[in-house]
Amino acid sequence: MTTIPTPANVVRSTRHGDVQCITIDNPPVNAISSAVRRGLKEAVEAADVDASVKAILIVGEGANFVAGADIREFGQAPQPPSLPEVCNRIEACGKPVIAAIRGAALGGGLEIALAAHYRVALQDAKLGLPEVQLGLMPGAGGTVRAPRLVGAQAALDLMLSGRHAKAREAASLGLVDDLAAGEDAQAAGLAHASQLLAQGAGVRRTRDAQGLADRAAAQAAIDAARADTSRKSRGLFSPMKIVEAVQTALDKSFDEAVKLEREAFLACIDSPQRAGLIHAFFAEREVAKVPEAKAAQPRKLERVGIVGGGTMGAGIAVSALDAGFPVVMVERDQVSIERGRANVEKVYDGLIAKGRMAPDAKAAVMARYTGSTDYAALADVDLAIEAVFEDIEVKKAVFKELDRVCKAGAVLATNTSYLDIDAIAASTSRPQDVVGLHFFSPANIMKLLEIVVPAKVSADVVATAFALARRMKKVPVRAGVCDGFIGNRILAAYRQAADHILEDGASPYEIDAAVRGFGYPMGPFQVSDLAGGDIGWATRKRKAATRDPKARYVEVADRICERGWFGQKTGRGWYLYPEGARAGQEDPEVLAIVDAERQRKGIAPRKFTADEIMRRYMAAMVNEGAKVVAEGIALRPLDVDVTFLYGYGFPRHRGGPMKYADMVGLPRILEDIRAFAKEDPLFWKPAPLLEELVAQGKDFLSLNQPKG
Ligand code: 3H9
Repeated sequence: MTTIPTPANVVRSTRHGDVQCITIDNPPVNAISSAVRRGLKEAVEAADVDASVKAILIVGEGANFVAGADIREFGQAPQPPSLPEVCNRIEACGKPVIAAIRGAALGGGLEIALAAHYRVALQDAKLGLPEVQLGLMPGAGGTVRAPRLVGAQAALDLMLSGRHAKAREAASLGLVDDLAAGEDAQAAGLAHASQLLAQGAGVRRTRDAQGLADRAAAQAAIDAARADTSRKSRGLFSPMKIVEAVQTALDKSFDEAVKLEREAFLACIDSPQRAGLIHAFFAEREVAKVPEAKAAQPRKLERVGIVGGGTMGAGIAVSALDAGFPVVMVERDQVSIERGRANVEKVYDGLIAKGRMAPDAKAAVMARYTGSTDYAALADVDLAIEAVFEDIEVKKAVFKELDRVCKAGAVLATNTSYLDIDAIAASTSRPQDVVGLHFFSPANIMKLLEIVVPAKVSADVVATAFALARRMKKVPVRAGVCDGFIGNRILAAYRQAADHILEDGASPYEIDAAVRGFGYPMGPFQVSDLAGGDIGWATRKRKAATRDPKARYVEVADRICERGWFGQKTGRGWYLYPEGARAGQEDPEVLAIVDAERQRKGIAPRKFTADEIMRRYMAAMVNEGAKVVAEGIALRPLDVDVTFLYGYGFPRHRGGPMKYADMVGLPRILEDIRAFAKEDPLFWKPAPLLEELVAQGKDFLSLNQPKG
């Protein structure tokens, strides 16, 4: 239970000469809770009616102005006063109101600042209307005031991208009037207020600003945004609401537009996309809260070594270089050293070509990079990451070398994506130092880092892995040891479900289309073509010996791989890629192979709707997810969600597979699994945890650690 602080705690009002300073003090980020709204409105009203007050200053305590509405309160019964009311009251003041902004002025925080009459920003300020990232739109006058202040085009850009504008840009856009040095928002605000009073400046309401005066320009910006949004926003609800709100701001009176904005905002609040996106927001912050990171301090991390300079090793090297580490790469011979360096340089050359890196910056980064054929070069690294061929014997041999050369206390990490890390750890004399760091390809771009925790690892090594993730700006998820950890284990289950659907009658193209229709950027067969069909083939061969002979096994992918059709890199796979084209074309020969396999097994193909495809796909994902949680491979359902959001392209607005299951309702998911089990009881075995939760009327959310 969180107690709502009283207004007296969260909003302070103090007198400084002629200026009344109202300070919002609601740690950690001064989010606007109902208590803040109440306190702010009361303080503003009191200052407005006090004849001895000549100007009102609004600041945030600490490092931020205000990070927006308190997201935790969404979905609860709204408490008066509403934020639009508070903002309107601020704007209506009969004396100048100044907002002095340090750090974040986001969402409702920026809307408070927009309702003030003047704005001054410190150098570290970041201003934005990021509501769209939470499935929302500005709901306290932002869609009406921002276009009046900075014009429709700039306002739409801020609201549709959700990006943060830094102080200098905010000033050039006209979002703030002035920039101030230092870190003291109150001092900067008081100085600005004195200046305004000395100049005899009066109230200046944003509702009267002229940013929409050029109607034709505003309409053109809205039309362009509307076209762009309908092309890009793939089923998202709030972006078009934002565009229409700006249209309303242009067409209607200020008061009418604010009223209509509120209605549209409340429709966004009610949308399941808002629930999914806000779950994602909190889940990605919760994942780093793991027992080891709480119990232990990370070890010192200054130098990083990498073994293996293939695509993966090079991507990890780039991540480490970008995080500021010196990196030494060990390879078996000179040719491989050159190839490793070339792989690293290729990444930076690509950035330079796209204008994302200054050409002369590359040399400075590469000065921190060395290659060696001698393991002794790793003697003084604090962390060695193995990224060699996915074969347990090869990996064990590497770890024997690491054990021999690395200094005491060095963290020894493997980038395996499936193999038994307990066994790898056991091949060293220091299993307490061995951890899994499962990067995703391309490692310098993909945000997910599965931190795999073997039985004997010490807590400070796990804490070090989480600290590394923070420095590399990755999203870390703690995983236990099993075949495939969290992500690839669950992937194996729903990929099989997709193969069953394929063999039973749907084409790979129908399955991919259904999965894209759900919100994924690509379907599973497209992903296989992108990653290379040979990778999955190697895994299937590795697992062949341990496969349950009674389990259904679909051989279509093997038939395709046997022809050397590995996807994009070979010009064909599930799709055809004529002359290296990236977008695949449907291939009648693949359909013939699928048909031949059906005939061989005596399967009469049937039709699948997109809905049935997705019910099966998701049921397999959720069922395996429940097993992964019950076995402790994932700490909580939210760890599964974050794994899929950041590593597997799961549509963010659905919150992750476990959140999706909660929103659909666990009884329905279980009912589906039981119905599918009638055809194939071995594959569709309901997870006991799922059955338990349904029996108790609970959801996965109940297993996520309570907040606050
Ligand atoms: C809105 O404003 C709607 C209005 O238009 C209309 C209303 C009518 N509420 O990210 P951090 C927590 S929608 C509640 O780790 P950083 C966060 O969970 C809102 N809690 O720090 C974390 O908690 P914990 C629009 C919030 O320094 C702690 O604060 N605003 C909120 O890396 C620290 O956060 C946004 O979308 C919140 N609004 O980054 C801004 N914000 O410690 C969302 C944060 O328990 N916030 N928390 O894990 C951010 O982008 C970043 O938090 C910020 C700081 C840049 C501010």
